[in-house]
Amino acid sequence: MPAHHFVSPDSIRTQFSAAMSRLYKEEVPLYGTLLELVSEVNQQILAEQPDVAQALRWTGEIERLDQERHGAIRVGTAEELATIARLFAVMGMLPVGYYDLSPAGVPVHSTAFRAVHEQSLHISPFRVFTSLLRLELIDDLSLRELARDILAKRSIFTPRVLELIAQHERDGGLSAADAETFVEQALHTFRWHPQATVSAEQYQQLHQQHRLIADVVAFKGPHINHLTPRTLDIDAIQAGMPAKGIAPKAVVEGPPTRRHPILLRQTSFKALQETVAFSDAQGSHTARFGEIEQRGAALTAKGRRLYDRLLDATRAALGGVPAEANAERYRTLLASHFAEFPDDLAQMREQGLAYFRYFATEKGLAERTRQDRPDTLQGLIDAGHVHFEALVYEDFLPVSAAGIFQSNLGDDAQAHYGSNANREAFEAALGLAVLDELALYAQAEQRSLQACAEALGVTLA
Ligand code: OOG
Ligand code: NI
Repeated sequence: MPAHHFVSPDSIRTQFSAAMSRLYKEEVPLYGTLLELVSEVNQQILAEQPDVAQALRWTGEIERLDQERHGAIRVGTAEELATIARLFAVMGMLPVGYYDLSPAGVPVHSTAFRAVHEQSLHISPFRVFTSLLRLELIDDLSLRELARDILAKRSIFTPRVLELIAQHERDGGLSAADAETFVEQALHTFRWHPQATVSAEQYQQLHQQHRLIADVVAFKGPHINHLTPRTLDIDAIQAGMPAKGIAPKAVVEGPPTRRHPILLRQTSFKALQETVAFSDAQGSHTARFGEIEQRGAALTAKGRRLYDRLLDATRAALGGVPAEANAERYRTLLASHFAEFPDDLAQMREQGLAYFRYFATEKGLAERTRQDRPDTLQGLIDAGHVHFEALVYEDFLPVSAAGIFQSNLGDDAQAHYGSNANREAFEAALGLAVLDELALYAQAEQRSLQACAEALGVTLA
């Protein structure tokens, strides 16, 4: 088939993200309630805060907001991870970043599959946080063997989706009809299966070692465990959840409330009890939960170091893990420590703390032939010829992810694996290197500078 008859990966991702949202709404009705709350709050912010709406119009995020969401899955073997990577590649999603969750007592390491170019992100920013179970961190050898044997027997992909992945790799794309089949078939990998693959006793054994191990090993596939919409005001969501009958976790993960949000703030609500059919008995399992996120500026390495330092200092001052009992104190400490992080875009730019997008303004375009027009970026900004907005953070945060895992797994699931980052092993399992998110932001910033310079007919470094 000629290449121009292929559907773009961006379009397949858009279809898949919408299909996933429909599926999850059916499986977890509370997700629908959450979408309503998020949509109400977003409408209100857009109506009441014209500066926020204006910034989102500059960057185009206003158009992607309603369909913006991320999901999370956990796979059991290297082979599953490698095939998931091939499946996501059909939709233009590449592995970005490496996250080691072992210091937080979660025996997984992870990456985020997502689109990497701003034009693709604009069409669909759908991302999937994908974790690989690390059986090597389980010290009970017989249990490790049991888990390995069970996982070796399952196949989490339909035969048809495997064919379509291979076809895509061979031909370089899929036709519209094949893309539709691909989406429908790929969805099977992510749905919830109420039939477990193990006996009630095996489930108990796995569960006793770690609830997460049971969640990965005892089922037919890596059910999507949450699907997270993006809000413009997570504090309003946190406050509004109880009235909708949803109990949020004690604290919002990530940076504090700011005029100019940075990175990622997240809250979640507890997993649902689901009925499960073990091979020999009925039982239940808590697999899935709800989560909401608010996204802000992507930070440079320097900005990220400052963020990490302030978060560490906050936690050290708290002297423990943020929970129900110390939630108020945690909020106060977080706000006071983060006073050191400038809450002003111009200052963040001057200090090199965040990545930005640059736009030629009407004024800049109108005056592009004037002799006395400035020719440096700062000069053009000062003269109102160039406007800038922060690049939105498209990734995740390991400390926050650990907090989300913990609140979902329950505090009794605290385990200790020490720090066991092993990016090489992860990449070997994946069959690919993960991309460096900072390099991606730097490239996007560079492209916007370039486009701006061309529009204005100047040279900007
Ligand atoms: C993933 C938890 C991490 C996030 O948004 O940080 C995550 C999981 O529970 O599998 O989704
Ligand atoms: Ni999440």
